[in-house]
Amino acid sequence: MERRTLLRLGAGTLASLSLTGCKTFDFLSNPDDPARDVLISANRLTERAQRLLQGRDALARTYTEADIRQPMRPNGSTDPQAADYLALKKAGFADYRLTLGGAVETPLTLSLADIKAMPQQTQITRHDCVEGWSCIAKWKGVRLSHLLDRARVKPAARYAVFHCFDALTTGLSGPQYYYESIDLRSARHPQTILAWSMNGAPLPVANGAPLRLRVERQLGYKMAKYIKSITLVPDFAGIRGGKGGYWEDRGYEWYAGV
Ligand SMILES: Nc1nc2c(c(=O)[nH]1)N[C@H]1C(S)=C(S)[C@@H](COP(=O)(O)O)O[C@H]1N2
Ligand SMILES: [Mo]
Repeated sequence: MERRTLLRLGAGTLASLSLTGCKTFDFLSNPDDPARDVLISANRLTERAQRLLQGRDALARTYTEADIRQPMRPNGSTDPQAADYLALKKAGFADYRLTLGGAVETPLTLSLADIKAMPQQTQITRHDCVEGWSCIAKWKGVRLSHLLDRARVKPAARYAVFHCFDALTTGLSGPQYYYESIDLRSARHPQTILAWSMNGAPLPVANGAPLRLRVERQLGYKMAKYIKSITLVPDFAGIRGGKGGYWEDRGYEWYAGV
């Protein structure tokens, strides 16, 4: 009974976030606001709620062109300043190479042209940020599962880790580069793609050019922008803060189901 009440609270809180545009609730950006705690605790319930109500493999809702009412609001890093990134950007990402390695039989090195020559998938989906705003945009790219099949993932691999070009902060050990991780179940979800196009145009720098992750059943911070490399690993305890992502190392939940 208590759990049902909690689940209802979680669903209600999330329903109130189902905005059509990029409306911001400024109070949710304030870490001291108690309403934010309610939202965060609701998020903690969402993986279990998702399992109970739909199962983790269910598809995220998709929308029509008419639903794309707003530009995709950029958030977090919007203009990476790392020297390697700036050099690639200057050349229009012609020299960009995505590497996929770690626990795979065949490591991959792919240019954007290689990626665009693969089977493409387009989806119009809603992006929910933990801060309390949502956008709807059209994404196009290659399914991550296609790359995993090509690379032939070894049985020991359990997670895909995304290493990014951008650093949001600098710590004692130097720039704190953004990174994220998802398990293979999320990685192989039919809507999990590496997107190079947004709303019919090449991905803008502000939204993660040249390549960003879309993992549609989870919150915005899981969707790594500015992907530099992907590694398959048995666990992520030894990477950076050990919690599986830049924000996870700072207290966010690793599984961020929506
Ligand atoms: N590399 C990188 N990826 C990132 C971030 C970031 O700062 N750096 N911010 C995350 C957060 S919190 C959100 S909400 C989305 C924002 O994506 P957008 O800029 O396309 O709206 O990117 C996510 N991926
Ligand atoms: Mo976010």
